[in-house]
Amino acid sequence: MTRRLLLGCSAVGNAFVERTREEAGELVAITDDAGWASTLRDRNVATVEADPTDASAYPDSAAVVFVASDDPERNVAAARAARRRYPDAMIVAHVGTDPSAAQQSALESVADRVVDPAEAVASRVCEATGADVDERPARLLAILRDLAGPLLVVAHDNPDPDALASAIGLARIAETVGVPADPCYGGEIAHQENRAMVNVLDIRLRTFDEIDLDDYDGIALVDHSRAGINDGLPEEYPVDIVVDHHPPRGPVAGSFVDIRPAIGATSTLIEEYLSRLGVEPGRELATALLYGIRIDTKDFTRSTAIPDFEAAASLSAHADESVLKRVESPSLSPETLRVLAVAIENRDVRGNTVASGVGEIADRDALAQAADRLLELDGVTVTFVYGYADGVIYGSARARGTDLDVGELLRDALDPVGSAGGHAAMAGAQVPLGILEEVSESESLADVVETFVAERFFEALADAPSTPPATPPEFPTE
Ligand SMILES: [Mn+2]
Repeated sequence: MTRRLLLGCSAVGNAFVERTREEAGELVAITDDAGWASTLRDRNVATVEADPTDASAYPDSAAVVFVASDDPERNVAAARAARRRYPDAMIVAHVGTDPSAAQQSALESVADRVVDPAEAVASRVCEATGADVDERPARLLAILRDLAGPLLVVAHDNPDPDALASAIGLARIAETVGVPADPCYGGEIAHQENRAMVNVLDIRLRTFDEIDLDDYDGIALVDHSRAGINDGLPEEYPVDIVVDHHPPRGPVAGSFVDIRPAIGATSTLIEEYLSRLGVEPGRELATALLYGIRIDTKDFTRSTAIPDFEAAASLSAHADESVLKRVESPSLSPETLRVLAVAIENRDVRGNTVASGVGEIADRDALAQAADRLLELDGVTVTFVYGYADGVIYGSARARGTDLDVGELLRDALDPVGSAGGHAAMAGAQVPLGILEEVSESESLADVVETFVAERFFEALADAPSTPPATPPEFPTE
């Protein structure tokens, strides 16, 4: 059975033969041009010298017919004859040279596909010269190359997986052009899954508190767009690069601003830059970006655009599914369980508030998890769990269903002696142990810490205003 039939020949038909000669299935050509017939025979193509518009020369069957002479009128006639002879065949027709509108539409009505080489060449030329191409990747690189020093990539406070992945992704892009870059975030990495992502993938980000802005020549914001709003930068601090998918609620400054609210995740935009710039993401980054997209789009069920699917598809080739599973259902470490048990045992409940000192800890992360879990206690709306490690007291606070702003609360309670950060629903604090370490033999360090911290915490709580400041958060944080 003949699979492919070439009706008429031309440079286009010849190129078709050249491209498809390796393919399985018989190819038969019918042409009354003696020159082309001998060329085709030289290539071992079964060639019949006959009028390609005359069906009596056609083989019994054909699955695909390519109509390929340069004469538009003959192409129309050949396509019609082929359609009558092979009603079920796929017919592809070359328009020929300078077809009239009537010939073009006659071909379109009978063939399954009409190819116009002039049109195809024109669009390839546009592509090659960049007339039709996204200029953003090249502009981003130009901005990065202009920096005289390191770049600080700032994720928003209490970052979600999308912000974390985008920050490390943009830092990777900067490093490919020789610009050292530090991804950083403020506040706390709140959900257990998010902390698992950072731990399992061994993602290294700096915390905003340890940053000296003078060390950097450039600032980039990811997953948010305005300095000082939902990050630790001073308001209106000069910004070089913004990559975000949230509609901004005010003027956005920056030499390079890419904000696409139709897109489901900033990670999608970062993946697009990586692939346009030919930067391999590597296993950790690919997994983090894929997780960022999945969380922000709620597994492609919320505000998902086609580029989100495309980015996810190309990331999955590099991402580690088993890591994602571990991130999504993180197991509790023995230390976390121990801290949780101590937090429950030592809880100091006053009204709707629970505070608990857990003594020395091996893992700061356990405090945040314990603060999360204590919030599940019936009637509890504010939790605060604290402990110490390596000469520093760490505390983690949570609030739910209350007007109280725990970020403010911790700042009031501990800022004078340490530092606190966070927002209304979650916050963290650090206080150097300092003089507290000079403990008399009769009391334990844990007791001294407990008295010191609990006193300040409950004092600030008693003084706390019952209504939060009127400004809503710039971005929804989960
Ligand atoms: Mn996002």
